[in-house]
Amino acid sequence: MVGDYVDIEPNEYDSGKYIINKVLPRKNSIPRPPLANIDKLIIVIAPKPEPDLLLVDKLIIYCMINNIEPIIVINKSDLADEKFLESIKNQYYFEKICVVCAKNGSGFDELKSLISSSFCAVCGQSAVGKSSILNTLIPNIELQTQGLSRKIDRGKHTTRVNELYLYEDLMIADTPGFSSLELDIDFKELASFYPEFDEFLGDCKYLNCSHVKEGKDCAVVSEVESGKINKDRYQRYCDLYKNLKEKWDKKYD
Ligand SMILES: Nc1nc2c(ncn2[C@@H]2O[C@H](COP(=O)(O)OP(=O)(O)O)[C@@H](O)[C@H]2O)c(=O)[nH]1
Ligand SMILES: [Mg+2]
Ligand SMILES: [Zn+2]
Repeated sequence: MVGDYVDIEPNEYDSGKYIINKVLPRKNSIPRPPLANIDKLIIVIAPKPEPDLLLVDKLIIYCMINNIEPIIVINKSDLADEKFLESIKNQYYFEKICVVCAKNGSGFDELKSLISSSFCAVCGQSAVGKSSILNTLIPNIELQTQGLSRKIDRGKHTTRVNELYLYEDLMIADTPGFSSLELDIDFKELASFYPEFDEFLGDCKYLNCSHVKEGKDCAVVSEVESGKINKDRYQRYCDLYKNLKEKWDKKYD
């Protein structure tokens, strides 16, 4: 897989070539796109197109499951107002957030320092500026951005294999098709993936509280009402919980 560390030796029958003896143990691996040993996932959002924050929530959970550090990159800062930036920072205060503009290059020194010497993958909705960010980070790759026709762009994506870009101390995989995600987790575990719930989880009246019902019995609901837990994140938690539970019920009915 792209990202594997391997044991190699020179091929005595074919000079200049090597034989892989062994694939070394993986820290993690993901199937789509197939990548191994990812250290950091760069989750790109932008003020336009309107962010799919449920996707961001799911990607963060995916990172937690797979031992990957997420970094939220807000691109198109030239189009972002204070309110937008504040809202994202409030919702994801527990993650690293970096604000950049691929159009004018601002914020890239900080982004580089966050990702240098780590194996990274870039993901996010279509048109948030993933290719533009890679073009800014890695000289001479000249990926197509969406100035060109959508159809051509998509055609390219499907035929292209996973690519790994190396430049100075950057190692970045382009990840076509990582713009939607089905989580395969038990709905009963979902709350454990919300760091902002952690300090309240022991305070619900009932041991197996799902934290999705209104009422005074749930400490999470109380903290949403008091404003300590972000309301939008909480609402998406409820949606995701119901979605996972439905899937579970279908599977075991
Ligand atoms: N205003 C503005 N537009 C940007 C910025 N970065 C990318 N874009 C534009 O957003 C569109 C989508 O960018 P692209 O890199 O193709 O997005 P991708 O689909 O995520 O790879 C293109 O028209 C880019 O020119 C930015 O920082 N500011
Ligand atoms: Mg692209
Ligand atoms: Zn509760």
